Amino acid sequence: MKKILVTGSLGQIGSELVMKLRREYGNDHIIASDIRRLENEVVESGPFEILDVTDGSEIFKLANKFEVDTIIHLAALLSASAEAKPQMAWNLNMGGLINVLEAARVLGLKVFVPSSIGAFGAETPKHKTPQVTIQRPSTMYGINKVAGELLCDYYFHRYAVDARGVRFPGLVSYVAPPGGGTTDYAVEIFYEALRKKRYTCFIHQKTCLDMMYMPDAINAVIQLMETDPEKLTFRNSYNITAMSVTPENIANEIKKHVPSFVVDYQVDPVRQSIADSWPDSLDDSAARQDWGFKAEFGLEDMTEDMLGKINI
Ligand code: AKB
Repeated sequence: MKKILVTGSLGQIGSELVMKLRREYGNDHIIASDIRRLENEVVESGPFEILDVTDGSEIFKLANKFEVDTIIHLAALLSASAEAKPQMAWNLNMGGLINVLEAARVLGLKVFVPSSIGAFGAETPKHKTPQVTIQRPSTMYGINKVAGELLCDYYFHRYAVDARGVRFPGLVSYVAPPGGGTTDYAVEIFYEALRKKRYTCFIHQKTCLDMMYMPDAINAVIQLMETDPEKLTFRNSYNITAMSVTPENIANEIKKHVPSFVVDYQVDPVRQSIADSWPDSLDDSAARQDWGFKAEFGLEDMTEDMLGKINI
């Protein structure tokens, strides 16, 4: 990887991924882009461009201007926002992706495309969800993710585009907040534990979902992108996970550090039904075998690190 264009750079993943890539490959080698500009280190530490991924010609322009060899495509609407605005989600999530894949096809670029546990649905086996299984999601976000996975597979087989991806679980981080996701509670709970010692969770206390701490997610992207293409069995997306936890598990772990922390539950029916349609735990053995994926952080280490790093 020498020159990388990152879309959606100011989001939860992009804010940390861009900085790590710049440390590894040099500031000028990572072209950050987003639909908006913020005053922060992503914008200030290297090239930054305004980019609306629904405009394919803009992607071509930037890829040519900076002579990139890779696109890491993060710009997308998350699950709860996509349920609120399904047509907009389709336009952004699918329109953006096909534009990126077209640029990759014509210019011969490598592409990273994130999928999600949202690509599964109520008929998918819930425990140790296999790499290859039933994918019939009931949400617009899930439909976008499955279609996106298939599109990556198509561009790989039909046009030899070097497309790669992972199915991210809920991501926990302290640099940039997630926005509009079903798993946002797993981030908010840490902030509220420190700010107010109290949190009202919108997901039921016993709902179990896969989660991952951001440093593991960032390492996974870089490791996958650096893997010899011959080793990759799957071009749609790899299951990856670090822990399988309920809101109650997270709250109990936080209480070890903040004993007066109190959590109550007011379930939001829309986000709860999305969460209920997702797996309890993923089987990530294909990622381990093919490219050596291994998460470093479990619930204990993640909780300690989050509480130590959050600035309130
Ligand atoms: C969301 O909740 O929408 C995302 C995801 C699991 O894809 N965090």
